[in-house]
Amino acid sequence: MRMTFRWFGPSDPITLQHIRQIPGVEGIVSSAFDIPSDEVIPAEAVLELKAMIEKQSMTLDCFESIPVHDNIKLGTDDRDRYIDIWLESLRNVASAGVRTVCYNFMLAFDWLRTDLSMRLEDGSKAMQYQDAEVAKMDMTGDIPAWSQKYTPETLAEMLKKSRAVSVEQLWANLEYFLKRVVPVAEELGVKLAIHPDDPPWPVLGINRIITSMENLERFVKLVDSPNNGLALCSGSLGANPENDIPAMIRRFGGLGRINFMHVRNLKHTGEKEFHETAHYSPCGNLDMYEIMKSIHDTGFTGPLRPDHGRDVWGEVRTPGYGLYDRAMGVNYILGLWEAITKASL
Ligand code: DNO
Repeated sequence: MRMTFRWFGPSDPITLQHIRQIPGVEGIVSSAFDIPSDEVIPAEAVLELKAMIEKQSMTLDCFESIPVHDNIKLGTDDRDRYIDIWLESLRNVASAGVRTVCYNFMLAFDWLRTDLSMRLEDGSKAMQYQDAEVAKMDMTGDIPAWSQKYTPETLAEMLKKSRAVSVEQLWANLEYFLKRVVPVAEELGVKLAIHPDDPPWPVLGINRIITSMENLERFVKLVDSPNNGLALCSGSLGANPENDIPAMIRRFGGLGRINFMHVRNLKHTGEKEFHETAHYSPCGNLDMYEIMKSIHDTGFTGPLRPDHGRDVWGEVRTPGYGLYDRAMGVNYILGLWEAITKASL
């Protein structure tokens, strides 16, 4: 595997110089964050990003994400126009030499938490999700990671349209998208990586499908190609205690269908309730040793990044994406990796 770190570009309070000082980080995961899903990501923007990163002796390993326009997920009549835009972005990203591209197929919004700064026992803060709280949330304005902002009117309309998409329609819309984009990815030598739905269950009556072992099996069969792979996120899938993450890694890594790894930990606190934790296994419910061991045993060579961290030492940060806790995550993950690698020699 290749250790990478997510960077939100020049406006990120964390700089490339900071990231470079975390031992073991070789690559950067980034994107053109200011370009909406109905516009093409220009090749120059990707080249500029790449040059900044290479100047700090790292490489641009993965584009996370090229956002998929909602009309593609809704399956509207004009979806081909948006798929064309997506493909044009893909070509531009590939032309800069980036070989891994992440995206998601969550309708209306990206990942969701009901509390961004829950205080843990040790005084650090972490993000929390409680299903019963979702309906009470104000989802207008700035929500972390969402590629769009909603007003009360646009939100109501989007919720209505999204709720009308059945599970089978959503699968069909995803299949339609994949049948157009995977052949191009193959031609360009780009590995696509779908991010699981976070949390992995319907939210506000909107269906979600990239959620379980069974559904991942269905996903990989939609288009059977190594370029049509997964961004296996331990925390997103792990929010459902029924999901056995090491088993998923062994299954899909074994098939050569994991193209990107997100590694983080969390604690289940009730039915459809959890909060995020430090990466260290005893802090949460996921066994990081088993996760890293399965990544190792399946011979994974793609990019891996520590995912969301807590807010520690008073750091002001993009929710989930501070420097300190993710840097601790990197070194814990690399410690496990070194031990597993040496023990297997
Ligand atoms: C959350 C991230 C997601 C991910 C997208 C991929 O922290 O893992 O926002 O980038 O879902 O499209």
